[in-house]
Amino acid sequence: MGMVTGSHRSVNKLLTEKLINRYLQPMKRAIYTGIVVSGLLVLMGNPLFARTLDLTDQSGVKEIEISSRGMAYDVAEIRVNRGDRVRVTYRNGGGRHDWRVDEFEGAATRMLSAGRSETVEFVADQAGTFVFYCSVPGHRQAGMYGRLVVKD
Ligand SMILES: [Cu+2]
Repeated sequence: MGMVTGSHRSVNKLLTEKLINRYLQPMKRAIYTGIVVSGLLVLMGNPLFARTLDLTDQSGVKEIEISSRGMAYDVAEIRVNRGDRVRVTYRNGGGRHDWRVDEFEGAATRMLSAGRSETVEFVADQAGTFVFYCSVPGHRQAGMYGRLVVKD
């Protein structure tokens, strides 16, 4: 009886070890990989690594050039004055993206394939802080957005 119980125990132990090796280790690896990858994504899309374009002191049409790499624009914030005519050229550095601000008419490029660019123009006719973003599902959530600040 003791022998049988003992062998059952070691069989159980072996099974447990096998299960740990088969499922737990890969799970741990997947979790670590997930942490590293999401960390990199946060860094790439982090507004701290992108520029702020303050054009509030300039006169005339406000010319802005924005590009993107992966799912991140190279501009985190644009500052203009209310009533400014704003001309944005978006150059798509890779993937399929657009650039848009919902609150302003004309502030939207078409969906651009890699390497393409488009210039759009709009009047910043309302003050406030707005979001410019890429409308491909999931991209805004992944960090492909920035702020448009219109000062009164
Ligand atoms: Cu996008």
